[in-house]
Amino acid sequence: MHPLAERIQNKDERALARAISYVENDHPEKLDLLKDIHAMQKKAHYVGLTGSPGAGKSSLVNRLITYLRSLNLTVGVVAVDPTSPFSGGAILGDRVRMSEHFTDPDVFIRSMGTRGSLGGLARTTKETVRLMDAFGFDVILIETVGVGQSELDIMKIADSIAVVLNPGSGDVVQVFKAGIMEIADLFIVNKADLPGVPKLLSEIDSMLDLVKHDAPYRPPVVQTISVQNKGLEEVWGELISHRAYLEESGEGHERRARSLKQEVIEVVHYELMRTLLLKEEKGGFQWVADVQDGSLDPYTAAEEILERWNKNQDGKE
Ligand SMILES: Nc1nc2c(ncn2[C@@H]2O[C@H](COP(=O)(O)OP(=O)(O)OP(=O)(O)O)[C@@H](O)[C@H]2O)c(=O)[nH]1
Ligand SMILES: [Mg+2]
Repeated sequence: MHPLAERIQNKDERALARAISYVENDHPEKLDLLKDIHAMQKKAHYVGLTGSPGAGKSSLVNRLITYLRSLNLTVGVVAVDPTSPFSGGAILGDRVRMSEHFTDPDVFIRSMGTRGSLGGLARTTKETVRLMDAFGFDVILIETVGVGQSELDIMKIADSIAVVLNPGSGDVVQVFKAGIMEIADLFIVNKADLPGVPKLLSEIDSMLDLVKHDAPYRPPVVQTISVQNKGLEEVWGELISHRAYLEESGEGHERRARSLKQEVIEVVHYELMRTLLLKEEKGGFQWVADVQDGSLDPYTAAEEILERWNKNQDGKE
């Protein structure tokens, strides 16, 4: 067994932190490590929180941690922030917001920066969740900003997906357009102290009628005022109910199966691209100039790259 895997099994938080760095930095031993921790996963409840910038996701996560700790549950948190390339504002904000938990050994918080491409970020995030699961947290909270494709990809690892909306923000239309409505399992109307709550509730309701009218599970809507600790018990109650639904209906099993398939494809995709492009780079990317000056079209160039790759593979056998 990889020494880090063994240390993670023995609940060494420093080993967990180190392992996450392996994942982020694409360390040569990364895949070996992930292989070893796979069987150690304990199937924590993965909860995704998504929503527009400033919707109050981090505040909610912070208060939820306190609430979950009061129930004696251990918590891992992954905050994904692809928008701040220099790991400035938001992540720093999260650090401050969640700092009260830093001395609690049963809480582990990690912000994922912008290392690698966005596709890489989605994968890194999922692998981090897997590592935290192997460590043995009861609940893993995954916070992502925004509603882009990459966030959607990340969210697909979650068992339960909560979408955070604010009154008076016009978020619902955005959420609807981005296809978030379909994947949401719970709506959290945060900042319920602000005006416009009834309007937002009725907007969510009509959207749900449209999108989920014949769905077996209609996502509930919960109101919270995270800065006043209001509504957290209801949020957790709904997440527990959703998890029970996942188990009873078999959908949880289906989701995890789909997610595993996707993870395999992502690893292959990434490793293949990495080795292939490394090879091309060694060859000096000779096609670049030809494509740029118009003497070679992009499609022939791509075809030639693939042919070279195939020949190369044949040669190895
Ligand atoms: N009035 C009110 N303000 C809130 C509430 N919850 C959060 N806020 C405020 O909203 C602001 C943004 O909160 P964050 O928790 O950083 O929001 P976020 O969604 O994590 O933001 P990003 O990670 O930057 O996308 C902060 O100033 C919070 O104090 C609430 O229930 N009511
Ligand atoms: Mg945040």
